[in-house]
Amino acid sequence: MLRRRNRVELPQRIEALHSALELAGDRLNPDTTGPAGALVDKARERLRHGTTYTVAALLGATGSGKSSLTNALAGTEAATTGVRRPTTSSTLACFWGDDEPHELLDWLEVVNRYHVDQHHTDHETGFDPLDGLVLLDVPDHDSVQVSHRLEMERIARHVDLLIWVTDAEKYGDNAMHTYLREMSGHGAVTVMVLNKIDMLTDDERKQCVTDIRRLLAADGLPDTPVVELSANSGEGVVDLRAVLAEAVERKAAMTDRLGADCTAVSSELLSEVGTENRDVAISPQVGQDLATALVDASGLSFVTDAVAAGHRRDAAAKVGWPFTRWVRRLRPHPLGRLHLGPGSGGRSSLPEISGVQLARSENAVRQTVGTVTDQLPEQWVDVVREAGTPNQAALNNQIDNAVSGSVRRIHDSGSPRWWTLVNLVQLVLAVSAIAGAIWLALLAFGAYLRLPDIPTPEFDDLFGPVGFLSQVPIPTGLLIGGLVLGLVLAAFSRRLAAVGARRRAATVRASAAQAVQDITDDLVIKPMQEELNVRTELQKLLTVAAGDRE
Ligand SMILES: Nc1nc2c(ncn2[C@@H]2O[C@H](COP(=O)(O)OP(=O)(O)OP(=O)(O)O)[C@@H](O)[C@H]2O)c(=O)[nH]1
Ligand SMILES: [Mg+2]
Repeated sequence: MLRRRNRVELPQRIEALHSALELAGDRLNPDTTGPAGALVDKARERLRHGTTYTVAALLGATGSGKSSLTNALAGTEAATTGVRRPTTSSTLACFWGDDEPHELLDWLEVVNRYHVDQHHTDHETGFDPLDGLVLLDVPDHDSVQVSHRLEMERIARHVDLLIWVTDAEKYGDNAMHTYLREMSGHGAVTVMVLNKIDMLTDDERKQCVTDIRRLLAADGLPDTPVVELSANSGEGVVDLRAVLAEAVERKAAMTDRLGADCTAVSSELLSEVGTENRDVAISPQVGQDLATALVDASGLSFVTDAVAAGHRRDAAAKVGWPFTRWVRRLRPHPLGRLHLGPGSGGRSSLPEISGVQLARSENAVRQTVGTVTDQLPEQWVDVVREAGTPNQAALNNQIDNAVSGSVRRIHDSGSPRWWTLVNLVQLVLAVSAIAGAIWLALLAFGAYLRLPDIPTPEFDDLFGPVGFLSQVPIPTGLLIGGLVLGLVLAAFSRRLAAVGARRRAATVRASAAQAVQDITDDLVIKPMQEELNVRTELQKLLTVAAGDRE
């Protein structure tokens, strides 16, 4: 596991965390993103100071011997020790090396600095194995001085190595174990020191170490080394020196520490984002189902019925039997009632969408959101739900406009061409019928006045022998033919117009349905998919930040 984690370099992990925080914006809990942002700042800064120096801090309860141990390690009395508790109130930095790490210590905000003379220079190598160490003697965390605790916590956040100093009386200290538990991911950079062993018998010492190991394991730090020593007598100090020397030589404490920090915050963020169900894509079926439900709820069938009825009515008025056309005009236009009729212009509105229909459309959206968010962690359910729940009024408004737009388009496409031709024929037939009627009326009037018969031409006089029509007088033919043919043509046209009406209704339904589908995609599906994509991206970034390859 560790080897896998180490495969992603720390700077890359920190930048992945940074990108994740930028992408997440306010989608995640500020209690988690706040510390994560602070970590990014801290890590960038610490990385900038490089690995020339390894910073170790002595942490622990007041009187545990931190200052005494500092002096023992540095071979000096730089740190004040004492019986008055608490003794240390501001952090002291002892550094081993040629140059003072100004910038690093400035960043750590440590004012008291002590340059350790290289007492322990190795005769063979010619340098002190602690060369490159900054050791911080830190105020306690358990005295009445709150400022001490704050300073200790601040330092503990910034250093590379955490060395907890305790003694036989204090190793069970609750406060210390709370800190240890909180930083249980930092096992690789934590050391436990049992001080004052000069005051213990061998048995007591063994007992203490066993107890400490048990407590550390319970805190989640089973592998943390326990160093037994006496700052006063100097016994065992060499063991701690060896631990520090190794850390200084490996130069890995800084990256281990920051890596542990990064893993901790990234894992917490990842638990909010959820690791399950990566790359969630909303199936096209979900969008189609919602569009269908919204079309049904929009009352589109009223509109398409009205489109068909309107077309039949217009046809009747244009190509119907001329003698009864006017009756049609007396009735209101079906589309007019929906404010969609010819000449209505401006915004149109569907039949007042009833409360039930509104509820149906709201419900359809809610169900769709539910389907999509079903498998998501709670935090992300809210994010996706918010994205996929449009303002219902705006949604209905857009659907309404889409429907009326489809009606207007079909209306603007004009009447079928055959109407003009049939209308012309109908007018000719009507005129013929009227002419025949007048002719016959004149003949009847002549007969009434006993005028000599005016010869009435028959069809064969005009066209030669024309079958059964040959003997029919032309005025009679005009009247009867005009009326009968007009009625037959009207009946035929009505049939044809009914087919056209159905086709127009279908066209309106199809184009409105497509428009509603587009609106659904824009207002509901795409915004949700975008949030799901953000989540997928966060999962990737946070996995990298946590130290794993994607
Ligand atoms: N017997 C014994 N006493 C020790 C040892 N180390 C420290 N002491 C004593 O413990 C007391 C406290 O030591 P300090 O080094 O001041 O402790 P500290 O942890 O720095 O305390 P604060 O600065 O108050 O947090 C002093 O009286 C030391 O002499 C040790 O190894 N053995
Ligand atoms: Mg002290």
